[in-house]
Amino acid sequence: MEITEIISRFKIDGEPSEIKQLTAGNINRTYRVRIGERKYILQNINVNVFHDPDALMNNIIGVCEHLRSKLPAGADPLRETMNFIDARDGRHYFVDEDGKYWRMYVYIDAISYQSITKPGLFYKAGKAFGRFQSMLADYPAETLAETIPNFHNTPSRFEDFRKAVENCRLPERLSESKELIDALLSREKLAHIATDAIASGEMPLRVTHNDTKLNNILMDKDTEEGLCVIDLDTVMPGSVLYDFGDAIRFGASTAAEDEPDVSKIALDTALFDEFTLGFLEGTNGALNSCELSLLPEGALLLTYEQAMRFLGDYLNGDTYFKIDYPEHNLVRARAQVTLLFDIEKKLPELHGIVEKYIKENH
Ligand code: GN1
Ligand code: MG
Repeated sequence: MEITEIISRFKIDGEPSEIKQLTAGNINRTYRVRIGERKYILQNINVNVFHDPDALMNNIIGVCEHLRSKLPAGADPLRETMNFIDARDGRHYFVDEDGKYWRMYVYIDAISYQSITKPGLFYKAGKAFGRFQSMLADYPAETLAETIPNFHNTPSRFEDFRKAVENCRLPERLSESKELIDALLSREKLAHIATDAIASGEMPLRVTHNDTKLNNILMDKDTEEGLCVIDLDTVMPGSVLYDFGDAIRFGASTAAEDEPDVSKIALDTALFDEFTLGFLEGTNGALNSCELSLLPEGALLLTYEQAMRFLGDYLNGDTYFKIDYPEHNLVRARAQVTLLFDIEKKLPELHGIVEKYIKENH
């Protein structure tokens, strides 16, 4: 179906004067659309990844309403929360004749960053994700559907990875990945950090974002304050380690998550420091001592998990992540493993940073 036809199925008057495909995101296809004075985002929900788009949209609408109710006086709800447009049939999405699911929301004129380009920016990112977490602290988590079952269940990710290795039908890919595979399989113990703490009752389940890449925060163009956290498809009950850890994995690395030159990849401890400060301010005393003491392990865990996900996808024949070239998932996995090694090395230093801020607050 033509894009213009799809757009016409949403409750917006007027004809689009500009449609532009945006390239960010590894999962969904996204367009920016101008209609009259206003811009919108039109997004094709990837149903191979999100099997229940109806439940997914109900999650998001509920979470957005809750966030809106928490905005301080004077905040602009059109910029500080996502505003979805219903389809003409009253649903939160439109299904086209090919069975594709589409949603639309009001475009927010702001910046999102792929990497940290100046001091202070990652502090603001930490604050935005921390605040997101605390604004949802009283959200009824039991009403949230699990949009991707076991999304950050690392032991289950480890099993998936092991199976991808075992069942791989691409011998060349298997042999060129051998070193990475060995590094990942030998670290099975890591996979249990969060799930064990949750099972013991020491680590609470919270409503978490679960995809806290830097580029999922829209920031004000002038002040660079975090305006709105986007990409809410994976908001589900989870551990704070997932949100903290994934943000560090992506944002505190000295290189992109798919950097081919591994000599450029390390964990920037100054960025870790900034983010930690912002995150602790944003969560505003809500984290318990178990959560605080394991924050650095969160970074380790999520980097480990992401390495297994990228490499597993490579061994499975690239069925999940969008790729730009055939070796893309291998390059991504190698980058993540490089970062993982560096985080392992710096773990004591990272604990020192977290402890410094805990002491300052007591
Ligand atoms: C995907 O769609 P995007 O780019 O925000 C993925 C994340 C990964 C990330 C790696 C639903 O996120 O879990 O960490 O790629 N989202 C899903 O770049 O799998
Ligand atoms: Mg995203």
